[in-house]
Amino acid sequence: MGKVKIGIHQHVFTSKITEQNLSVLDYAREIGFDSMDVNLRNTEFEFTKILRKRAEKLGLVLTGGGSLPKKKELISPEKDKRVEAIEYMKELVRKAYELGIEVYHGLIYSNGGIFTGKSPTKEELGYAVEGVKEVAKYARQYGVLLGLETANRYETYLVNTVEGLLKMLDEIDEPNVGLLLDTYHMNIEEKDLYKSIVSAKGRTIHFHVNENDRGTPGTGHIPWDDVFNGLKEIDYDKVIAIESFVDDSIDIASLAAVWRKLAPSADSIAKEGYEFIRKMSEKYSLI
Ligand SMILES: [Mn+2]
Repeated sequence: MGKVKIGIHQHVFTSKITEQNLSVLDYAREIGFDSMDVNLRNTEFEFTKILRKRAEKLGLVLTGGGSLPKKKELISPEKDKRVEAIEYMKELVRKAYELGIEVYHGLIYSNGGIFTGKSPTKEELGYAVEGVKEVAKYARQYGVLLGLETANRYETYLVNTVEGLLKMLDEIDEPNVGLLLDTYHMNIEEKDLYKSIVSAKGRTIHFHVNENDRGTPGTGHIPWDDVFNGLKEIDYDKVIAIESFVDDSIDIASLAAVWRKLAPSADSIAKEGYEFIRKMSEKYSLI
């Protein structure tokens, strides 16, 4: 069996990594993290070289998050808007490539926060499949994989379940597209976390560990034994990344609907979260 990597999302520390706070990478590595999720949207092209260099020096594997913002409407009835969203994702693919990132993930089959007040239509689902397929073909030339993230009903109405995303994956039918499962979203939408994780065997390329309130993993009521038992069952050997939001930037707060402090500090999430995920990974022989 392979060995999982324990990662942390940059959002635990900051919404934007700059030269001034680049030391968050060193800090994460010091705690023991093997990997960091970078916000591709907030990373400038000009900064990719510096960021990559520091990560490589530290031996920190970078992965890239880049959910579609409200204005990039991949499933809009207007073709111009759909094209704009596709072009935007291609840009993020190029950024991922510049950063040496293999997995680009997020809510990338629809954009968060837009609702029609109706269930998804056939056309909208078709636009999502068509759009991701085009980006996937493009990403393949760069050796980048796309991870479609589970997202709950308050963030999108298009698809909310692992079952729905697996169906979408089949329709996209590209080898470099997989799933990002996130315990926070799954806790809202899935009846059984273990069964859902097992159902995505061989198709999960990234994993977010989030507590039910998006605070420190291990401090709430996510059934962690079910989660890790599922990961063991599917021989998961990729990144398990802690995602939480301490930073109060408007960009993140409004997308994830975080309006209060979820933990005493970024440090406590990082350190206590790491210890907990490491302990669980050891318990289920993932490390
Ligand atoms: Mn997530």
